[in-house]
Amino acid sequence: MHVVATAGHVDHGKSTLVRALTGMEPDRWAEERRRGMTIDLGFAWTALASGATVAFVDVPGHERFVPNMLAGIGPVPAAMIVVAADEGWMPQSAEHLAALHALDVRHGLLVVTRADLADPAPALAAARAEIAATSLGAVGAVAVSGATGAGLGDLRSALDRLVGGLPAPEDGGPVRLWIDRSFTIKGAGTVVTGTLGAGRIRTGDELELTGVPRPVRVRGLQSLGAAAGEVAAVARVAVNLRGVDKDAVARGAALLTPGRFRLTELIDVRVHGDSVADLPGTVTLHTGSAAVPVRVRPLGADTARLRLSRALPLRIGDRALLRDPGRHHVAGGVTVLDVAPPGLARRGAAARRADQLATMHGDPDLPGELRRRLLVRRDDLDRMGVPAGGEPVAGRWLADPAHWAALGDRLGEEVARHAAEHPLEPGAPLEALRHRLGLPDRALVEALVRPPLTVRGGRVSAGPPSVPGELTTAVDRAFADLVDRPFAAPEAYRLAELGLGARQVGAAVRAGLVVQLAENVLLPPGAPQRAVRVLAGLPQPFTLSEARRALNTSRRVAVPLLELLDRTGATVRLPDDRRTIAPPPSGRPPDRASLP
Ligand SMILES: Nc1nc2c(ncn2[C@@H]2O[C@H](COP(=O)(O)OP(=O)(O)O)[C@@H](O)[C@H]2O)c(=O)[nH]1
Ligand SMILES: [Mg+2]
Repeated sequence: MHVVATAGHVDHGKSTLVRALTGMEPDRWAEERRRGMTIDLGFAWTALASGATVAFVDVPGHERFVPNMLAGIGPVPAAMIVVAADEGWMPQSAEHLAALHALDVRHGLLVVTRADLADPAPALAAARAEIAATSLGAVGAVAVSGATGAGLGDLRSALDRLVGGLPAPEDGGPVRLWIDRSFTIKGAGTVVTGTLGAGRIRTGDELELTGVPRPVRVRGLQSLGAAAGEVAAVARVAVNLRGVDKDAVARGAALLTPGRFRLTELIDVRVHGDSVADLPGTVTLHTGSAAVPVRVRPLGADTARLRLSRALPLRIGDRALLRDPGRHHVAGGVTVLDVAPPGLARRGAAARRADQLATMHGDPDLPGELRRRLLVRRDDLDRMGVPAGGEPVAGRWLADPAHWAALGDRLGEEVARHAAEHPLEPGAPLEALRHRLGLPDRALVEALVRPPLTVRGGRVSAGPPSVPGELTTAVDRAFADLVDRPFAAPEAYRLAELGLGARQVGAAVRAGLVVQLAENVLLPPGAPQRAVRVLAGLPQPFTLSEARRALNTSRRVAVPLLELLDRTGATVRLPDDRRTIAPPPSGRPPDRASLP
């Protein structure tokens, strides 16, 4: 199926032509038929000689109903521009053409009708010249009469040529169905209609509906008046939604493939048309079937930031139109350059942003997006309309390569700085590093760790712990008075005098400067192994006192030392509390902890 919108001044014969081509009544409302004037969008369809089906979105021509006209042409890729031979080019001929041009519609057909009332040649020549200067370019043209039927055969052939030249729809793409009508049917509930420009909808699908927090379910589908299990783009489609209140949905809402769009209230755009400086502070943005007032903040000569009064599911590269409703003036088309633009609070930010926007064109540009955003989640980019290839650096995160390399360097610096500021800690905590580097996710910090950096126990360090000189000196001094008593531990007060608190002791243990038997009970490294050799020289088994005397130490040391030797299997404690040195391992070594 192909969808073509009508365009043209009021009373020039658009609806008459649609009626003549399809045999269907595009003016749906009693009021429209009474007044003989289209007010809202009409829908009708016909099969052409080629077998192609063309569905018409018939739009109102009256200047009061231009917003309805824009809702109809917004999602439609082609237009049939109708001009009356007896009236020629008129104000809404011009405004409708300006709208098609602003939306960058590339495919069209000129029909000069009411040819029974006047020579169509002058109107045809004038309209052709106007159209040639727009995005539509050179279009096919026919002269007809909706009243007599003259030329309708040529018109059908011209329509066949028009739809034959339309680009193939992206039927694998995500669905964004801009709703142009919603109503209720007794027993079925809420029904919405729209022109499906890309993707496909199936009965049973779960979709997002803008303005509705929970996903909605497709209960039934119709296209061209017949029920369907599936409808693929391009198509006119009616969707029966389960569990949606009719008041929750209106023209301008959209049905969306879940997770593929983000609603945005702030966009940066390029304006094609009037100079940005001449735009009024508030204009209406028309895109799809939506129309929302926006506040304009000019940035560059042809770029601006728009604050939308209602969030819309927009993507980079979308086309929209700005209209000044007071002046009935299409101010220009816009190309969406960014749907998640950066803040402009800092001094000079607006000028820098203008420079940046000058280089952007609304094409999906992964390297450019990474360069500007530095770090971004894949799904977020996809929601913005940038299909994200590329390898994530961690989880779903994509990074600009230069930024990532710089972050790696900064991580090394931050780890070194943390080590200098906290010499006793075994590395910098991941969370602290995440904060210092301004990263949104701790997984990114871990992904940045490269040799010689290592991550262990939630901390990043540069290789084995380095021992600060003061710590070595303090430990040396603690043991200096005890050189002739190798199993004596410095007293607690002496450790305190030397500044060896719990943190310093922990660092000294990790650095292998001391062996800790209990709080404030420290021996030089290797002391437990040497104690085993001394105790092996005693008559076996031996008591705690005999061990204490042999080691020339105090109970404060002997008790935890022997307990350590028991635990590691170097000694065996007998039921009478005496101990023996364990027999040397026969064959297999004992499966026990080793001595520190
Ligand atoms: N004589 C003549 N009248 C026409 C022709 N086409 C439309 N009309 C009349 O022009 C008026 C406006 O037509 P309509 O299709 O409603 O115009 P629209 O506003 O563009 O949809 C109606 O009274 C039609 O009967 C035509 O080809 N010849
Ligand atoms: Mg009409």
